Amino acid sequence: MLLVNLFGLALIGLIIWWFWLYRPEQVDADSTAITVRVEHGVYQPAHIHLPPDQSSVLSFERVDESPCAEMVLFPELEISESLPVNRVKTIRIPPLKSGEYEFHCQMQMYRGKLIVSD
Ligand SMILES: [Cu+2]
Repeated sequence: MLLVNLFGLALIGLIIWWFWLYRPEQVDADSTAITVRVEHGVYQPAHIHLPPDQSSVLSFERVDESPCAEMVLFPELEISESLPVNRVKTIRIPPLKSGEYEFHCQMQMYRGKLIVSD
């Protein structure tokens, strides 16, 4: 009985850690042609700097076979694309005003951000 409770507590701890505390290492990128690797539960780079008012192309390279990684969504840009495994999918990003635009998988476990500034 005690063992079951301990296991339950450990599980709750793990869930809290994963959803609220765990922040994968963030990598910055500066360019307008960027390859983003989708692997081990993270986008790499996860923070992408883009110049304002200029379109750019992101190449997503999904290595992770987990179904969680299948989609990438840019909610503010109304972009959602599926990512094939072990192939490169290019996504055209329209010219954007300065600001921050998040992107993530459908369950928001993979998370990244476009940072648009001069
Ligand atoms: Cu997901």
